[in-house]
Amino acid sequence: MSVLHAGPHRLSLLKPLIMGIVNTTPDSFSDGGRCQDARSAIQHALQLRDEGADILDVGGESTRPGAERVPVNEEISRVVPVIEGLAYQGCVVSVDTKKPEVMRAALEAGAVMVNDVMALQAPGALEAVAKSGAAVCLMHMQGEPQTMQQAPVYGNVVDEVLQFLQGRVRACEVAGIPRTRLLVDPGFGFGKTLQHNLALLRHLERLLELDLPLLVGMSRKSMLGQLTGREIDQREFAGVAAHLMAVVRGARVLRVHQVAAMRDALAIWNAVEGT
Ligand code: 7PJ
Repeated sequence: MSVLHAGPHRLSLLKPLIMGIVNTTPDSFSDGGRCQDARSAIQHALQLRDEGADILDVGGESTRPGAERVPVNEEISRVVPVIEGLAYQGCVVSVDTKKPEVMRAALEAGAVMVNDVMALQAPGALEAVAKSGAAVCLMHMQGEPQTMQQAPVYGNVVDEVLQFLQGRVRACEVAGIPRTRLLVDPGFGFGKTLQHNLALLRHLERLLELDLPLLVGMSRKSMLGQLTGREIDQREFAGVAAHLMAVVRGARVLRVHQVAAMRDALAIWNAVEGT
């Protein structure tokens, strides 16, 4: 449980790790085309690495509420050049996708982790990952990105997230993905109201029952806006606070946009904990 197997890498989880978010959706302000987009995504990712990111999570499709779907070939041509560039530089690269075809292309390009908001439920996803040796983050989502925030309902959100993740861990084990390669994530903001998100953060320790590393991502999400009244690009301090509270409750990987701030917060945590 304290070492994650991700391809050839062995990532120690004795100290919390930072996963930096690398977006490869085309920049609507630049007209330099695909190659320029890949170059700037790589440059941004290397900056995150220099700031202290342990893992770089490369995504080519927005999963924000109501976001448009991206065709598989388009998603592949966005993420593959960025993954290749980062793997060449020795980075630990994760791919954020729910499509098995994208998973295969990304693993071929050097990704060593699959971060799937659908927890490998797409047909063929378990098989795409099983033989690769890559790590997998299994995330809980209620509904689909297009509609998930319309009216999320739970009996007990913590119980339901726990049960779902238990089932997906089982499915992975049956498919031949050992627990040493797995992480779990409650999926903040994915089919959840503010009260659901707060209940999950408050009771995050319950998910430790799965005996797997916990990944959380709240960076810039609307729950932070609801609590602070701040716009999306002004939620950095709230994000650091929320992620640190998750660490106190047992989270081991933090998926964030702003790496330097999180690294400083973890320096305090690590010093106080003596890790
Ligand atoms: C998450 C994610 C998350 C994991 C996104 C956004 C939306 N993957 N991908 N956990 N969120 N594992 O960053 O606002 O919370 S995309």
